[in-house]
Order: sequence, then structure tokens, then C-alpha cells
Amino acid sequence: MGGSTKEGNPDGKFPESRVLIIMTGGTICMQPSADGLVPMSGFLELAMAPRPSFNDNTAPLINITAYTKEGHKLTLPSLRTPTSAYSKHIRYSILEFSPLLDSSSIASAGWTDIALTIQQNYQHFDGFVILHGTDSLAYTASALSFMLSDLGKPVILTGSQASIFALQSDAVDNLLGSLIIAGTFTIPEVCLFFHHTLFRGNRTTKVSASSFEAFDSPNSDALAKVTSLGVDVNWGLVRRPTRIAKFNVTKTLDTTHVASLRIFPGIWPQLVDSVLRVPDLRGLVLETFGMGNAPGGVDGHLTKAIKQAVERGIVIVNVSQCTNGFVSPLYAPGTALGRAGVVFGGDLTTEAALTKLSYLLALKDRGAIGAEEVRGMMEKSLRGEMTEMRAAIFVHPAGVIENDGVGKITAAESAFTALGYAISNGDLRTVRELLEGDEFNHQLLKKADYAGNTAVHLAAVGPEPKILREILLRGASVHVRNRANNTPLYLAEKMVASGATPNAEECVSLLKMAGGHLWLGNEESMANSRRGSTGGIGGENGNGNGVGKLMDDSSVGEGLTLDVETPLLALDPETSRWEAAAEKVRQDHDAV
Ligand code: ASN
Repeated sequence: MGGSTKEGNPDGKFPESRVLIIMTGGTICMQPSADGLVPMSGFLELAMAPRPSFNDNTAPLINITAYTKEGHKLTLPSLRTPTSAYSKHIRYSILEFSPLLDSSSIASAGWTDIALTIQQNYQHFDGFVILHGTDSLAYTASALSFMLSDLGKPVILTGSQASIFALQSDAVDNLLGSLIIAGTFTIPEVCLFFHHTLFRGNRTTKVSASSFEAFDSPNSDALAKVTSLGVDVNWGLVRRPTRIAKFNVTKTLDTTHVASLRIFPGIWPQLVDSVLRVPDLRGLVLETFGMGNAPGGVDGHLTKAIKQAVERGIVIVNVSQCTNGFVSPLYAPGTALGRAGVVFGGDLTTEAALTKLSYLLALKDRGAIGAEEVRGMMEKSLRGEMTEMRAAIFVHPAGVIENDGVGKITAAESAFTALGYAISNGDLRTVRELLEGDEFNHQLLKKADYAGNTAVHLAAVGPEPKILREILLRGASVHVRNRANNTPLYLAEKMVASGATPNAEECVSLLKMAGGHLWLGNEESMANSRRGSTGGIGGENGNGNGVGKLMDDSSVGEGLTLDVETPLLALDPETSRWEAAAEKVRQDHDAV
């Protein structure tokens, strides 16, 4: 088994993951014209296909399925990268928007288009890369972070300062880095990748108009760095789910009733008052000095104008003009603003404050939240966009699990082994004990055994659904696939079919509630294999259910193609089990 060569993986050796690139425009795809630089279509053929780092040329150009934002089926040509440092190819396609934009012209309708496109394609891809101009990139990244709730897969925005067609450009590095991260790491966040650095999108701001180091997230460390040794992910910072819920999209933001205003020395209070009296204005981001101060003090005209606006129901959010630091009512002028009813936005960027306000006002419009909740939620972190002021938590020294010092790996390995045994014994108390406490224990949720099974895989086929629930509520991903390419949901469904555990159905429904889905790419792989050329990845290490040698889930096989060693881990492309599984996938898809 697995001896035949499969399309999309001709060497039969390395898995493929699948990424959808959504092209919205920006310098990255621009070419000179009589009117200056303008975006050009045909990026896959013109910019990516000719470059060996984006096209390994060993696999035929196969068509894959994607969907428009309206849900219309598309058949798109795809390419794949050479094998990455993570022993994986990234297969990708590009869905180009029309018209392509200079990002200075993007508005909330564009954010809606991106969000809906992700939603329509969510089940078909491991991750998403959004190509976008840099001018408004931090706004789009912030907006999407609020629009996409209970996200389980990486969404990475990038662009470049120089066109990919220019001789000296940052485009290839930015795009390749984004593609590899999106196809390799289950980072369930809206991120921005630029100049070898992965940022949380809603923490970013554009800091340079021309330098390749164009973005920074001044109040938050990077989520990952690309170095000569590979991608160094700061897993301690990556957000994880805290509830069991499916991925969902808020389709529109209310950007038409918000504004931002930058205070300056000598600003005319009447001017601020006029802005606050713009008909239908509902929210204002006030960029103040330092830690949140504005001229005038308690009895000043400015403070009075602000107080009256708050009384009229306008939400005014105080953010700092400084790139670094936060606002607080420490000084008298800031305290006066607080007493006037201004909401303190902590260390929010203006981009995040404005889009968050637009998001909350849209929720209020739909009746999902009330006016007081808008104010309350502005001061709380919804997507990691602000630092919440609370007691410092103990974080285990970085890298204890991730790094590969021999003794440390042994400690992590034995902890994961213990977790595996507790799961298979249905021992909820021990599972809790093992996962309780510091960051070190939480890292266990990102670990996998030698067959690539994470704690979620093990719990999905274990005897106790309460354990699965516990693990999901602690932030484990339902999307990681084991070395044989299977999600926890797939394994749980197999258990139901075999009637092996009485509780398997509960596991299936829990996983579905948490956004788990079957892998629709299998259908295409199957169609390819029917056409006679096939490809497999190593399920060769799979041992089924056991807890074997420890691996990091970042290097777990997430490929599209399957190989066989053990029943639960893989399907045989040459038998009818393929057909049965694909039929099941199709039925599931229809039911969605
Ligand atoms: N004006 C361009 C844009 O934002 C700038 C860039 O992408 N570097 O679309």
C-alpha cells in the first residue's frame, strides 16, 4: 500500500497542506502604468508559477475547488511549493478579487468580501493568506479579527513595499513566509506577516512608508519569527479557544457612524463639538496625549463638549497618540475625561479601536448587545487586541517544551504519555490535574504522539466525552490532522461506525459543535487517484491509538493524501473504503 504515485504528491513522501490565497490588490501585484503603479491580475501565472520557491514543478498543475463569497463553486488551478523545512508541501490557489485595489480604497465592503470568502472556503483549506496593500493593512487585519469569531485556522494578511515584479522586493519573502506558516501551523488567529515577523493583526500599525520593516506591534510581542533555522512560534502568546463554538462571521461593520480625531495643542473645543454633532455619529476614537490626556481639565470647554456627547449616547474611546504604552486616568486631565464618560482603550491601536467600535456598534444594531455592553466590551480584550490589566500570570520559561534539550523533551514526553493514558482510561481527574496550572501544562495540548495524534485525537476515540469537552475548553484545536491526515472528527465518526464505544456519538457532536469538520480535499485526492495517478504520505509511523514518541503538532502530517498502516489512521485509496469515506464527506458537506 502507498506504493503507487499519486497526483499532487508524486514522490509519495511528503504531505501537502492546502492554503487559499485571496488577492485583493496592493503593491505586491502592481505594475507601472501611465497613471502610476496599478494592480494587475494573473498573479499565479505571472508571479508565482515562474519562481521555483513557489512551484516545485514536479507535480502537474491540478485544479482544486474553491468557492466565491456567494458560494459559487470554482475550479482553480493550483501550484505547490517545494518541500518545506517541515517536510511538507503547501498546495495553493489564488482567488483574485475584481477590481484589484490600491488598499487606500478598501472600505468595509471589502472586509465583508474577504470574510465571506474565508467562510465559504473554510472547510476546504488549512489556512488563508490575504494579499493586500500595506496602506490600510492594519485596519483590515484588525477588522477581520473582530469579524471572524471562533476562528480555528490561520488567516495571514501580507503585502509588500515593492512589487513582486521589481528586481529588489520584499514580496517573495513576505508571501513565502505567510504561505509556509499558514500551511504548517494551526495558529487560530488573524495575523499580519511582514519582514520575517508574524504579528497578531489587531496589534499592528504601519510604521514606515518605504522601509521593508513596515509594520510593528508596539504593545505586543510577535507571534512568530522566521529565522534561518525555521519558524519560531511563540506558542505561549498564541490565542486558544476558550469555548466550544463553531467558526462564524459577522458580515458587516458599521464604519459609517464612527470617526477618529487627533487632539493637538490649541485644538478649538468648538471643532471637537462640531465633529461630535455630525448627524448620526455614534462613536469617536479620540487620540489623546501620552497616557490619555487632553487640554482643558474638568471645567474646560472640551471636556464639557465631550460630556454632552456621551450623554447623547456617543461612545468616545480614549487611545494614546504614542505608539507604545496605554491610557489610564492617572493625571488630572485623563481623570476629567474619565469623569466625562470617556471609555479608556488601554493599549489599543487606533486601527483596532476604530474597527472594534464599528464591530460593536454593528452588534448593537442587530440587537445582539446593548449600549452599556458596547462601552464595557471596548475595555475588554475580545481577540487579544488589548492587554487587560490583571495580575501577572506565571509563564513557564519559554521553550521548555518547544526546544529540544534532551531532558526537557523527556519530561514533556512523559507528561504527554501520562495524559494519553489518562484519556484512554477515561480518568477525567488526572487529565485535569495534568492540564491544570502553568503554561508548561497547557503546551501539552499542542503535542502529538509519534502518529501525530494530539490529545483531541485521543479523546475523540476515548471512552469519556467529558474529557474531550475538558480538552476543548482548554483551547485545543479540532483542526490538527494526524500523520495519516485525519482529524479527530474523522476518528470519532469511525468509532461510531464501528460501534466500539457507547459514547462515540457524543464525541462526534462535541467536535462538530467546536467547529470540527471532515476534510473535503479527500474528495479531490480520490478523484485524482481514480484518474490513475495517486500519492501517499507516511502513515507509516502510525500506531493507531497509542501514545508514542512525542512530536510537535507543527510538524504533524497535515497533507491531503493518504496512506495506510492502521485502520483508524488512514484509508486505502485502492479499496472501496475510499469511496465510502468520500461519500460520507459529500453527505456531510451537503448537510452543512
Ligand atoms: N499603496 C499601496 C497599497 O496600499 C502600498 C503598498 O501596498 N505597499 O495598496
